[in-house]
Amino acid sequence: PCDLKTALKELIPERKQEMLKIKQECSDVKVGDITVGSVIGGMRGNRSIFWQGTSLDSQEGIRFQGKNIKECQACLPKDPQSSDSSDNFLPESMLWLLMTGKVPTEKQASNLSSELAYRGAHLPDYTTKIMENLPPDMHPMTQLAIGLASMNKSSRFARKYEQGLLGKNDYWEYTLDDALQLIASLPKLTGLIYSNIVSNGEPLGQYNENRDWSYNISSLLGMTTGDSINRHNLTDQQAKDFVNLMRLYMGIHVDHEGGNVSAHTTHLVGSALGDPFLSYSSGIMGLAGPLHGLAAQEVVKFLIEMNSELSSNMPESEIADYLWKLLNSKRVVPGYGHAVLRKPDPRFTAMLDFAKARPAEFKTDRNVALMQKLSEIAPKVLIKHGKTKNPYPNVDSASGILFYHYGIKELLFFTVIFGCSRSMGPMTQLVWDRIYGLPIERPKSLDMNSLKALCHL
Ligand code: FAM
Repeated sequence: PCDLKTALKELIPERKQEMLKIKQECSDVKVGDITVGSVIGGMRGNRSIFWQGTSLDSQEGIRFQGKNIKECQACLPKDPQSSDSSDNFLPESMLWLLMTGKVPTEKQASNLSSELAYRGAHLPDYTTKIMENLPPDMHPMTQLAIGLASMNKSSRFARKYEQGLLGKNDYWEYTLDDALQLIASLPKLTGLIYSNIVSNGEPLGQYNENRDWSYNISSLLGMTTGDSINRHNLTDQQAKDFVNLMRLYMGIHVDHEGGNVSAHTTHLVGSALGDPFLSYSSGIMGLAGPLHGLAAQEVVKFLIEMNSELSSNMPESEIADYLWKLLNSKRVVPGYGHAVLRKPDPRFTAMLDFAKARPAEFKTDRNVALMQKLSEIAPKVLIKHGKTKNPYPNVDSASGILFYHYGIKELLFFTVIFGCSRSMGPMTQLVWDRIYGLPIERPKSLDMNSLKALCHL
């Protein structure tokens, strides 16, 4: 089948059967022990969320339906309009992989890309009006969450549910419909937010129904040469590279298994049968936290500030001293550490490789040079410091500074770009939650008396 809904329909009976078997025969199988440390320690190590699209290995990093980033780069279809073999795969291909567990054919990927481009051409009028009237200095993530929440009015799932017209077996189809509509709407929502911030709401580019999702995002940010105002006078090559950076970024930030704040929040809100718009609007609010998605912005600020204090050749000793000063003042090194991962994040490596493959473009960019140097020096300092369980660069170490290089300098806006990509994993899971008929989430909490009793205190 060439369309996603039909492909899913074919998969559902077998997958539901598998889940039913597990439920009926294995519900008592133990997953692990929950410790008091986990209860008061952010539920670390507590394996208690079902998440089917991705899983995070503490050593190897993220796997998308079992495939690591390099494998995805080798097999996922690219933009059919491009003849350049170094182009990155389309995030739409990744969405197909996440949803079905199968690598799409070129036709399947380009069909999904066209479906999203078609669906995304028109936002509801009330959403556009709301977005146009938000104060330009309102946090971009608040703007995004408001835009997404407003689209709950157009949710087909919510409408049918309210009318009492949905049987449990139909939930997934309407959820899928809303999920695709949500993902498709992100380029325009993002464009509205960015033009609200930088150009008094004047559009920066055109939406093109014949182009892919990342191209349209780039165009609406004013970063293409053909159909945008090309805010930063990029050359054709730079604009092409920017679209590819966008595809790369969007393709590898889609999901990071289920326990991170944005994914878990979407799943939790969705478990109360909130529609995809309400669920992901909540996820976006989670992504806005400084220990989660906002870190990319923190990294850029940090690199620029550090650069202003370093000598021109950036000696290692000066960088190390700067880091020690930071740590001694009880601040964290942004872009380093991770709750689960214990190695350099392969998403960081993929972004770094993007810069390394374009030495002429980046050779005069001191921030990018510092980002690269820091990835060798900061781990040594953090290991000596001895607190951080993972002293290596995480995903946010590189992404922001590359966007900054091409001219996206509004730091608070970076997390909106993250939010576009991150929609794909949690939306996939929401569809499967409905297919499997998973119940509302309701873990048990413990009060202080129970905790003390457990600890014999
Ligand atoms: N710099 C300095 N200290 C750090 C550190 C860092 N980059 N990362 C962790 N630590 C400290 C941490 O504050 C904690 O100290 P206390 O015991 O005094 O509270 C100790 O090391 C143990 O923490 P951990 O177990 O290694 O990390 P956590 O699982 O608690 O937290 C992070 C994980 C990501 C929140 C943490 O490493 C951090 O704050 N990093 C900097 C911010 C950042 O880059 N966030 C982006 C995360 C990214 F993956 C994303 O979600 N977008």
